[in-house]
Amino acid sequence: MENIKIAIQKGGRLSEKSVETLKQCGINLSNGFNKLKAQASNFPLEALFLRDDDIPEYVETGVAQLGVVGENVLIEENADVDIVARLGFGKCRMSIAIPRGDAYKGIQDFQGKRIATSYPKILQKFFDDNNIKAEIHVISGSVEVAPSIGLADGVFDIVSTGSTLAMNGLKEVEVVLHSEAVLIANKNLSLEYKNMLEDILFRLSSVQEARKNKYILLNSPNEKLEAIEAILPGINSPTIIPLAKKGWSSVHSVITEDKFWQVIGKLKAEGAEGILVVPIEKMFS
Ligand code: PRT
Ligand code: ZN
Repeated sequence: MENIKIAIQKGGRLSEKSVETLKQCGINLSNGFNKLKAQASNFPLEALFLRDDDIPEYVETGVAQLGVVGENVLIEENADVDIVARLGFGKCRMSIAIPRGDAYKGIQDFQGKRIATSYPKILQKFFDDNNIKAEIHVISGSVEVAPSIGLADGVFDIVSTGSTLAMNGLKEVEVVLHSEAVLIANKNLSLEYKNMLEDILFRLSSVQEARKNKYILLNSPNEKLEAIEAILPGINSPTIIPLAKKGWSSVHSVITEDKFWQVIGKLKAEGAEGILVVPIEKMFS
């Protein structure tokens, strides 16, 4: 079978998580992401390690069939590819920031101003959509220092915690875009590659589903079983097993991460003991 090729960022913020995500899908890459390529040991897949800016084009032209890249880069590069999955890591936003001491009344304030960025296309579109005529200065690195050296009135850059902006005396005034890592695919995959992608997406969805859920085990006095069952909003009805200790049962169920803390308190109040919560590795629902 022909290898499916996936383009992954080489030595950047998304590298480790990209390789880890493949691993969770049962696809192990034989060597680290500091090489140019790696062959998976247990799936017909080869990873190509590239600068993230090049990934959309490699996938669009079919040098690689798949790629993992930040949505921000994908939009900036304007590549004609399909987003086939959102991966939940590399989350950030792209915002416009100005010196902390400057007043800000609204988008109109950018009329005629100079903004430094490495993402000119996204910013230009934002200004066009808002009828703003501003000067965009393209800088490739350390965009956040531009205002302090008099190169620009503001910046447009990636923000995660906001500490880089704060350290440079800037304040975030407009969020233009939210981004996360996405899995992209070439638009003209052969049937064989399409089937391989389906297989990968199926594995990925079981991993993502599992991440949202926890397996919970607890001991309950038999007379409280009904009340405890009512609290557990399981995917299926819970499994109940009698314990050696007379009058007690063990209850097993699956709960979603977001309901978790709420549910634990109620279970304890009903007399549940020995509550264990364990992560689920894969889940097929
Ligand atoms: O060498 P190559 O071109 O491949 O890498 P790169 O330097 O272009 O990208 P890299 O590895 O820095 O980031 C890859 C992707 O990670 C980005 O395209 C985003 O999709 C995503 N991402 C998530 C981030 C951040 N969070 C992030 N915080 N990318 C960059 N940053 C930088 C940002 O540029 C700024 O300097 O971190 C700083 C802001 O962070 P806070 O936490 O101080 O706000
Ligand atoms: Zn880059």
